[in-house]
Amino acid sequence: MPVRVRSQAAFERSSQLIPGGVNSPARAFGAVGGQPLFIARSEGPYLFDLDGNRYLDYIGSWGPLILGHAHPRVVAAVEQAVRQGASFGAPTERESELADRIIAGVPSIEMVRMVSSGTEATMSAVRVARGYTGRDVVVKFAGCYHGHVDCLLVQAGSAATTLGVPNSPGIPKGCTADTLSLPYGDPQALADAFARRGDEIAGVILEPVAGNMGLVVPSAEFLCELRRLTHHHGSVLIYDEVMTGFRLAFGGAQELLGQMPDMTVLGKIVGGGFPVGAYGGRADIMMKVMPAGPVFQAGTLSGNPVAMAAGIATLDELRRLDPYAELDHLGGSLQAGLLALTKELGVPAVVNRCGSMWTLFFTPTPVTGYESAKTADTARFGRFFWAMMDRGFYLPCSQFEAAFCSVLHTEERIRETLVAAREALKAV
Ligand code: HOZ
Repeated sequence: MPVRVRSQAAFERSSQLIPGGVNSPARAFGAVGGQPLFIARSEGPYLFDLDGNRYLDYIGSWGPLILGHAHPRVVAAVEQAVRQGASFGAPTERESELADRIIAGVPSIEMVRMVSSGTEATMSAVRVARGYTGRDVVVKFAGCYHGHVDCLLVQAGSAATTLGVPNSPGIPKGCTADTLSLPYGDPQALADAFARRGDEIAGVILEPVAGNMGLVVPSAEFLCELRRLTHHHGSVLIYDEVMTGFRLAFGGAQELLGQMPDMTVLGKIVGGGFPVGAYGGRADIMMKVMPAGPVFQAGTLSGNPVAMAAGIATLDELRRLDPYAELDHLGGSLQAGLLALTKELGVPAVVNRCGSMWTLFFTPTPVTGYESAKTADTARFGRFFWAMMDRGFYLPCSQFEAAFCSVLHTEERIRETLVAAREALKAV
């Protein structure tokens, strides 16, 4: 059993100073019991905690670190940028360099605006959709999470579900009065909603492959119906690709699935581990954004030069490596291995996966949406989590999150993971 005394002391201290001891609830270990590890440093696919324990990292900062930690080219780009100045509050060429790469890579994006987080990006995209259409209603799906935007914290996944508050207090009724939450992946519910309120719907926002209720891949029928209905009713279709952008393919889920939204929200990988979000889409929609158009949106640190440098270096390395087939292969090995183990050991479980994103759900029920995700045995998940942690494997601390492989999760490391998973599954 690894010693974790320094992490424990650090958590005791932070709990006196920061609510719950963490700066984002997804990091607290509330749902799995125990206390979070405090991280001292990282290297390639590994994290090292304050006590010097090493973990193979299957979170990668919740998605951004597809190249692994402290990638030398990203580090060099950041070092060079920060020497030139951390922030200017004025335009730099780096913003266009990153915008160029995003527009070239993501099929549906013709223009893009940089912000500093995924939350800011989804909030802004919804505002632009409303400003563009002159309508108020926004449709979201149960179990999807789009950051902590007031109007979208309705049946929200991720930590909101993990910690039992899918609808947060502190949000006035008025903020969610124009939010319609529908079951994820259900084409009939969608058709009914559009039949009732189609001409009021400004936009529909969704994770085209969901990662925030654990990993769930919707049917092609659902995505096609969504595109057809939004097009027919003049509503803006917004893909939240904060997790899936540059992850499932260079052009994200939309490239993989062959679907074109009107707007796309990005974050995580696009900032190479630095605080970056972005939203983009059709030029006629994006030209509504101030100062080109009337929809206000702003930010002191938007397009921050150091963060832009990290994003550019990350995307360039992904272009050079083109790792997506290999990532899919590694994800496939892990999925097949975990499924075989659960079968052999008689553990009721399903393993959902898309490319390098995956979730092991402790339920016999196929997981196709929020309700089926919630059938999972979260107590058993907690025991599995700790059994893996004690063997040096760092998984998301919630059943309702996706895990991520990086380009450094080699076949050998997947094999080591499966050896540990066999013992962990026996123990739970
Ligand atoms: N979007 C992340 C989980 N799905 C949240 C990470 C965090 O809040 O720290």
